[in-house]
Amino acid sequence: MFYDYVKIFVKGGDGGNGVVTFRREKYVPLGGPSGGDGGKGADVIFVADESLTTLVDFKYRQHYKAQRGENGMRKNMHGKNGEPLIVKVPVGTLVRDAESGELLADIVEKNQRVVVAHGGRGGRGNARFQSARNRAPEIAEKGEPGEERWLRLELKLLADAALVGLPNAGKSTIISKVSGSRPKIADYPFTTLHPNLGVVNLEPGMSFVLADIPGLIEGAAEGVGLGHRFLRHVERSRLLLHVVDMSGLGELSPWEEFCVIDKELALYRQDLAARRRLLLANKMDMPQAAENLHEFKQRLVESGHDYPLFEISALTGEGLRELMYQVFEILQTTPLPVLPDMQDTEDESLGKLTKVVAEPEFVITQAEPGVWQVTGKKLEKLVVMTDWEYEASLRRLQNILTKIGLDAALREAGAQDGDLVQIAGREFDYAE
Ligand SMILES: Nc1nc2c(ncn2[C@@H]2O[C@H](COP(=O)(O)OP(=O)(O)OP(=O)(O)O)[C@@H](O)[C@H]2O)c(=O)[nH]1
Ligand SMILES: [Mg+2]
Repeated sequence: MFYDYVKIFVKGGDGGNGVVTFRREKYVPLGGPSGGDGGKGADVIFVADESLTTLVDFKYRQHYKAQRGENGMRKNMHGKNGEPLIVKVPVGTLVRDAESGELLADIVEKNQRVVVAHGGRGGRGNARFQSARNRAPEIAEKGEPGEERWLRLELKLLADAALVGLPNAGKSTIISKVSGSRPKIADYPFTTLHPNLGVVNLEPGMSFVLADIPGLIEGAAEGVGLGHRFLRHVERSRLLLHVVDMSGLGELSPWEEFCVIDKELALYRQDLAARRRLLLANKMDMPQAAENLHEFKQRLVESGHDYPLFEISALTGEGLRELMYQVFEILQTTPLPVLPDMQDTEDESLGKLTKVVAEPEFVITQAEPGVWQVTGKKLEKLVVMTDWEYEASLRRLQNILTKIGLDAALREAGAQDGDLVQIAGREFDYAE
């Protein structure tokens, strides 16, 4: 099977915890704080790998969690950082936030790297909280939780040129003759069930990527057959190679064949029909082919089309070599199509994760009389990172909560002395 949509979960590693320790050395009677910081949690990183052409691996593994940082240690020693989790994805993968659908990254180049979930920073050890006022702080932070989210991956193969045509026209035979791709070829329609990519190497430094997609039929644009799914892969090709079977042995005449495909392309996307296109009159080795071609050309001229036409026989290889050189030449002067999604690609923020929404600092909701729930990413993080073992850590948290205005906001919302305040699964008593 060819998988081109998957949903996966990614989570950056949590930061390691900072620790509270004090020096206890022979000649240092009043040992100062010596608790080290926790290590940084690891990132989850996508790396584009040219050898991959499907998302099939993601069907078998859906969760990707990077290593957490190690906890800090005594003697001011930092915990070790987590090792990044490298996940290989095919070139042509679009990364979306599964919930909002927002495009986060468009992976178009080989070896391109994208951090899809950042690891949390390590919590600070008590050595970092020493100050003139507090020489022996019993404060340490827990590690920051790693970023986590569900992603939707979508694969749009990136081919310079794409072979399109009715089933049985000879598309797979062509790609098998001009590239290393070895798709199944057979004398019945719908032999090809998923797109194949092949690299056409003409001479050193002269190559391009060709795609062979499953045959299209009438109604493909509305989803008949597997049409819609596969037309997506053509969207990004600069040049269409429209293959028409000239043998006259099919159900439709070559001209009718041509019209079906022409219509489906236009129905799918207006600009696909307008995309640069070459016509490949295939199976010219067949007895009736020359005659059929003659008629086909007439209809073509009558209907006002002026696509360049190439006579070939994929079976014997006749005309294929010249055709491939022509394709290469044409590609040199054909720009990449600009699609709505691809315009986003030029946005510099892509390649990094972009924040989906600007959130308010915190939101207060009354769960029931006397019970208040407070949510907010930053705030929750702060609470999660507080080490409850130490009085001083708690006091620090309380100071920060007051500083960011939570106390005042609660009072305004109607909180009374003795009410319960819940944040990130922890409970506090509200006191004026
Ligand atoms: N005589 C002749 N037969 C050809 C030629 N090209 C392809 N064929 C035959 O046509 C049949 C279909 O070829 P494929 O390459 O599988 O066609 P396809 O367009 O990939 O078909 P789908 O995958 O079903 O869309 C096979 O039996 C091929 O051997 C040609 O130039 N001459
Ligand atoms: Mg095929």
